Amino acid sequence: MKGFWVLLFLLGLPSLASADDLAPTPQPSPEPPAAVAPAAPLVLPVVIEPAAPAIATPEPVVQPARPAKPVKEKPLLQYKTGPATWTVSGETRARSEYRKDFAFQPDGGGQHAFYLLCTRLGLLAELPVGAAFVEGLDGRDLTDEASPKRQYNPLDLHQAWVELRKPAKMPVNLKVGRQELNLGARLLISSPVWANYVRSYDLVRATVLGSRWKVDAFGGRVVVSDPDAFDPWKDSEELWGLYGTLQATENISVEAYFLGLQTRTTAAAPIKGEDGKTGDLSRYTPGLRLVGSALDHALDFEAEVALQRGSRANDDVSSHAQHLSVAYRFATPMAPRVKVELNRASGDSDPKDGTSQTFVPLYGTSHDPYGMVDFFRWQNMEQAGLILSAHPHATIDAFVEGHLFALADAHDSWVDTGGNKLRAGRVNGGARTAGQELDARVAWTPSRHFKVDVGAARFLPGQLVDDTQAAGKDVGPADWVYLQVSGVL
Ligand SMILES: [Ca+2]
Ligand SMILES: [Ca+2]
Repeated sequence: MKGFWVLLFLLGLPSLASADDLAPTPQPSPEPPAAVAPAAPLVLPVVIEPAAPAIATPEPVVQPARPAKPVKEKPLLQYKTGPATWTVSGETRARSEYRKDFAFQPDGGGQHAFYLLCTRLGLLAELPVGAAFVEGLDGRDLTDEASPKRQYNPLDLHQAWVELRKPAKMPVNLKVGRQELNLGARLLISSPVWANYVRSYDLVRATVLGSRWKVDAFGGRVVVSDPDAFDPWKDSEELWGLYGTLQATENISVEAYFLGLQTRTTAAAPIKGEDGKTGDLSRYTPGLRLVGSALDHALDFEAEVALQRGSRANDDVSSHAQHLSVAYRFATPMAPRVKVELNRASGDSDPKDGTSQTFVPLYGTSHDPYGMVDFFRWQNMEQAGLILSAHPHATIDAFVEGHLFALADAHDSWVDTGGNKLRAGRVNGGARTAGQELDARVAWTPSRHFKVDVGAARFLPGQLVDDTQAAGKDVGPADWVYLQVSGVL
């Protein structure tokens, strides 16, 4: 299998070298308004999730300063009966957001305030042979006048799975049912927890465990949020993949993956090629990720590269994306940390050449990476970010970030985190500079059971926005402020 990946990479290298791709046609992509949760440390020893955590604990993407003094508190509701351990998990989270001039629409987007509430309640049963978990999630929009409601999906089944751990002493875990899935840096497969809709998947998943490696194999379908009925799986699509992690040295792990997505064109969601004809989509995404640390964990680094091949209606798919970040934490009071990150994902440079060069980030997360305002995801983009963080108190993490954004190709559309087209591709190309973003965020976590998170961001539109704005309309900066309070069992 490793040879297969290597071969795929070699096949893809020419297109990496000549990154001068062509042509627009944003992919109707599978992402709902995504988002994320905080983060944890970056360098993972081969993550051999022993038991699936009850509450979603996403793997790291953006890294905070050294995690606040790890508050090791037991779950409040945990009971033992014979060999079984029962844990009740729960979280309720309220968030208020204020947005101004957000959408770059001709009228400027106006001002909006809204109030979201997300509650989840679960029961985990653990036995020596495995575990079972069931969890409900309730997403509400408490804004009076909002119609339709945002991120609204009253109590529904979020997770329901059974896991066998090393049956018959084989080095494999088997997990079947509705479950969250976060792979690697979560740039391609994730269950982001920022939005009220937390993505889950109906999957069969096997994890083969070695001493310094593991391989995940999974197949199934993503779950679709339906505010009026039981959340179904997306029956026009299959998702599968292999994800291998090797702990190469004590401080460096290497990951290799191959993800497959097959989507059938339907009347409700037609997949249209560059020739205007509809057809099915087969998108294959091989990738490599390197993550590690040095200098006694003061220096962190991460690199990821992914290619996409396949077919989309009558078009060939040929796209690629890269991620690189380096961070250094100073061993001084407040543990200040400086991080530089670069992201790129190809766009299409010719809407009529029969090749789709738009990289599509599958079910990746977009709120943590690429700035908080969520005007970008890993698709037709170039981004450079500088992230400063510090740890002024054992319970406080503070961040200040600056990001520069451009489209990879101005012939292709600008697509935001949720897959919405902010600007269509332009036949003659033009300015690629989309804007700059400044973010500030403070998280206070006095206990495992209580957290307050407050943030503000400003996005300053660039030349691309000026050039594509309706005549006579000036577009000012977009502002965003939020306050979030969470209580966890
Ligand atoms: Ca094209
Ligand atoms: Ca529902």
